[in-house]
Amino acid sequence: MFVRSRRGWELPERLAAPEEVYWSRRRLLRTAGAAPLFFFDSWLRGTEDVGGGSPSGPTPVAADLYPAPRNPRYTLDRPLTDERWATTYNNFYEFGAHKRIWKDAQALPLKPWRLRVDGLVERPREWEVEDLIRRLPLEERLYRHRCVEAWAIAVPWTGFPFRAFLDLVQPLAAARYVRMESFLLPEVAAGQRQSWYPWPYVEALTLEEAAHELAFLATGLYGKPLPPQNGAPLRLVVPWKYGFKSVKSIVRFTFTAERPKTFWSTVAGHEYGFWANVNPEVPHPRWSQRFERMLGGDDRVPTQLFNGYAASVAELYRGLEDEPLFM
Ligand SMILES: Nc1nc2c(c(=O)[nH]1)N[C@H]1C(S)=C(S)[C@@H](COP(=O)(O)O)O[C@H]1N2
Ligand SMILES: [Mo]
Repeated sequence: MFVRSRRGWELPERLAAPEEVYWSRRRLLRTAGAAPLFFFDSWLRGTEDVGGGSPSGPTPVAADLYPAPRNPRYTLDRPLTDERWATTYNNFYEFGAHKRIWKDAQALPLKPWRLRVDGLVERPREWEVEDLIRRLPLEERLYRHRCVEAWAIAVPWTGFPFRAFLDLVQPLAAARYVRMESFLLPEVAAGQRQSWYPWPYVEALTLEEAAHELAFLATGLYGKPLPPQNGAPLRLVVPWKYGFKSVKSIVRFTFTAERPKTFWSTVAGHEYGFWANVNPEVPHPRWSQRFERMLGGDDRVPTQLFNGYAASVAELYRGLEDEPLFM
């Protein structure tokens, strides 16, 4: 995420490349001096970080439920991203404002994981997340994922439709939004000790969006329980929106009448809005959104309206044309 920051080592706007690899490369060049070029290549590809020396992670939640049957309705027009890439190149600001958080994220404790459901809902209550997961029918879906920074992946999520969760908790008629909050554990997550961010991470959807058949609550990835770096034990997946909407490691769902304030709109509201629907024609204030880079290869592919899901989601936004739907 390119957020304007007070720290001097970050890029001036005029140099902003569409993703953070560029920052890392600069930082590395500055510190590593005359190291041979092939080293930079393998470093940028992430190979140095994969394989040996992996820290052991937390015990996964409900591992016996995987793999779940694939729902054939959700297919892709592109190859799946290599699992190593999707699980070692991540945005998870709780663990740092860079992509190499996967090792640090192994410290996230997953048991117990209390999940609170409150606000305008028929049945406010608290769950142990494993009990909720065991109660809902898991399925696998192949989805695209498009980060606002212009990188993309295509992955098999396991989880359940958001709709099934709504049916279980029953929002009241007055509820118009669902607010989702991530954990707050600064002793575990170093990024949360950086006080300039408005922790915890919060995202929100309208209830119409949450009830849409594509809105998904993921518990697994590549036929296994979600690794912590991808948002274990439970994360949102809304594939027609920029990736920052898909909040990881949720601890609380609150149903509200008013539109909740979200993490990124608080940090930089002129760049990251509430709707954040993917649109190649609407540039980010500091870079174009016309193309995206598929992780794990050199493929640069054209970005599609609503990330390729327009036929199914465009109707959600009819009558809302005056809203900033694409930022
Ligand atoms: N709690 C939390 N959720 C988050 C983020 C984050 O920093 N914290 N980053 C978001 C962004 S910008 C993206 S692109 C996706 C990345 O998901 P992935 O690492 O599984 O690919 O998670 C989103 N969910
Ligand atoms: Mo993102």
